[in-house]
Amino acid sequence: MSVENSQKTKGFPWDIPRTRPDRPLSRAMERLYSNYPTPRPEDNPLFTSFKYTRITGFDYGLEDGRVSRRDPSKIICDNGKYYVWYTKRDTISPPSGAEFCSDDIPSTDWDLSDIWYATSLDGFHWEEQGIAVPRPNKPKPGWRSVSTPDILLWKGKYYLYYQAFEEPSGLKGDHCPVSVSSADSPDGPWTPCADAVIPNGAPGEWDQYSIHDPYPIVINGKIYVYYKAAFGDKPDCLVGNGVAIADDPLGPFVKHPLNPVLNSGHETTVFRFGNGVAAFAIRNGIESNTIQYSPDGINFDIAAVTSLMPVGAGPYIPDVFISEGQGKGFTWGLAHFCDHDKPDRKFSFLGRFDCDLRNKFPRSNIANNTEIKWGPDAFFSQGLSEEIKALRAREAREEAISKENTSSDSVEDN
Ligand code: AAL
Repeated sequence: MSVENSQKTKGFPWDIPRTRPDRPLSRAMERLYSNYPTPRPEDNPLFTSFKYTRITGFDYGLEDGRVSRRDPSKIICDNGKYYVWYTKRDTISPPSGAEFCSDDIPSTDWDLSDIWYATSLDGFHWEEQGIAVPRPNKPKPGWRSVSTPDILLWKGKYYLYYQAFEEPSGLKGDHCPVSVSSADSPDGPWTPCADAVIPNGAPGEWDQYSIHDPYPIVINGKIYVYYKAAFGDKPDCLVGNGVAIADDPLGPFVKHPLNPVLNSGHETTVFRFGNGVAAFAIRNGIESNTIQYSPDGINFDIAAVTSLMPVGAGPYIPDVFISEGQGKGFTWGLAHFCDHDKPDRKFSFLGRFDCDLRNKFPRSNIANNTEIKWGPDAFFSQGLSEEIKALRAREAREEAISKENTSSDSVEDN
């Protein structure tokens, strides 16, 4: 046997080879070399874990569900400070569901909301500055609620894109178009300048009812607004993310013919990375908990699988509005958190996440941590309902009895 062939028939090497070894590989090992930037998580610039810190400066009253802050925008650094915009609800009661909502009682956590902003010097302590975009008067889109903003800086002007509700969310679904307001400074004043700037899809198309989480970035001199819509109005199961591209912030936006470009991910977080574009797929869908990469912002592949990803992540991406050159990635941002065990006083609050998605080495140990050590409470908080528990117990008893009968039958047969 030649030396080369004897190498191929030896067991797989103890230390993982950095490049594909010249030998037959199982599908899983083949994938390690062909699907991912590198086989080791610690060398993969798109692998990261996430750390979380509570932030200070925001007042949630009695934390009884009447005040909520959620869906932070990307963070920008301007005038020597960091800026974030977000959905703020300050209502007479917590959300009651579409059935019981009124002009004053919100249906969902993001109903009857306005867009507010806050600034920070260090990213940990924030100061709320006030309202940026209020609900316009009826019947203008957004009269019922404006939510889920994101920011674009383009040719010296600032643009906020946001969901503009014309009915309580949850009435028919979570249906809304996207509006835009612009300003000469991040402190405003903001002037509404376009409604339904990204048109809904034609009847029967995946984005026929909603354009959610509009998220503008600049790629090669064009504005790419990523957005999400839920397949069949089931946002808890499967959502798609698409992109609409324009030369001007007010459009016309042309949807990419390959939309949706991501098959999972409830909120949009997209960033130029290296020569291409990376995206978070968070929460819903078969590929949730992945970080994906595309050479062109359109054709994404899974680059890393991770866990405990930030919900509604709004990162601080230093080079986000620089459209060319290597995308450098980011290390922190804000996300929102919600205590789902308290449905009668549901509200969301903002917190900080840290990660290591810098496109450079050496990386911090946040980038090496492939295992989060969950305590037992995290597992048992995901309990079975009493109904399923009873059903599973009955199935097990019936299975045991039928096995016993089968084995006594076969003993008798012998
Ligand atoms: C969010 C976002 C959109 C939805 C709702 C508020 O996290 O996906 O903004 O409409 O939930």
